[in-house]
Amino acid sequence: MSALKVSVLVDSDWASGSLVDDVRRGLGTHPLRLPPKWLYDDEGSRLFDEITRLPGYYPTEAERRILLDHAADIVAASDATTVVELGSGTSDKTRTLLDAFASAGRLQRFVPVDVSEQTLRDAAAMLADRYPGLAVEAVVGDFTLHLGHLPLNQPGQTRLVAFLGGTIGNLYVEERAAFLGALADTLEPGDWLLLGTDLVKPVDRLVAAYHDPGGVTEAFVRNSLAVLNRQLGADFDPGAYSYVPFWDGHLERMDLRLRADSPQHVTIPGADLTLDLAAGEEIQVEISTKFRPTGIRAELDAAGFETVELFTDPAGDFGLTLARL
Ligand code: AVJ
Repeated sequence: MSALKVSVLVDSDWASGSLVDDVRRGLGTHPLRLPPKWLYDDEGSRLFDEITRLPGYYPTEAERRILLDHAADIVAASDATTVVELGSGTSDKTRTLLDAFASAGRLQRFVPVDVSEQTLRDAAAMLADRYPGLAVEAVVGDFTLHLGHLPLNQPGQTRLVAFLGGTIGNLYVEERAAFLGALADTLEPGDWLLLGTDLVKPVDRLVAAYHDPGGVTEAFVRNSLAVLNRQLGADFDPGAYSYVPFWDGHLERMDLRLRADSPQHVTIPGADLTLDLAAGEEIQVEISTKFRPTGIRAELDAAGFETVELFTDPAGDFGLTLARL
């Protein structure tokens, strides 16, 4: 029998949570931006899941390839018995990692952390079912705010924190430093980090990954406005904006924006905010930073993590770094 426990640290009523603060901060000053974590309501999570199956969206398959090829190496190199997954979503690829821990007889506890409550509950129940004897301790929470709530190590044991998919690339460089620093403060010496990062590659493939012909990515980005309409009673007209994805070669990141085609007057009652956008004005909805091996190592190093190994897929599209505190 497996044990399943779910702790809820964010309100399912997002309007009372940090969404309001984020909206005031992001849309109350210029340049306009929205933190990407608010893309993942139930509809957004569903659209992202669809993105991961698009032919041009290579990161998911590349990371899956790395896990299939190297999960056993990762398990052998670490001594962890608890796997924590930040931004776990459906935990789909994670099963490959958990399978490797289970075959080594080292899987005791799995702690998936995600803001999307229903997606997390479904994934947690499925995993508790799949691994007999596994303690699943799911946390409905925000990994930028709730690291302090992760379950502690049992004496003599270590945790491996998996942060997959390249989600760290959604953070600005100073946010990444703050996040990695907070993670290092939360973990204990000897704990492990498995960090997924998308790698710099030719611009045509990058743009294709974020601009699919069927418009799924566009719908995903546009859903951010629908989230504000649903959660904060805003009156955005999603059809009045164009989707503008571009590669910022200087900062080495994809930059996904919505551009107002005509002047827009928007009220956001739940955040006590009104917004006037000029024609052509843009809201940055998401960045997706791409990395180079030296940069990954340097950022980990600055936070106190020692890089043990960087695994890549055969094409060199994606990187999975195993590091130790
Ligand atoms: C889930 C953050 C890794 O940046 O590639 C995919 C999100 N946005 N298509 C990414 C995303 C548009 C994705 N991450």
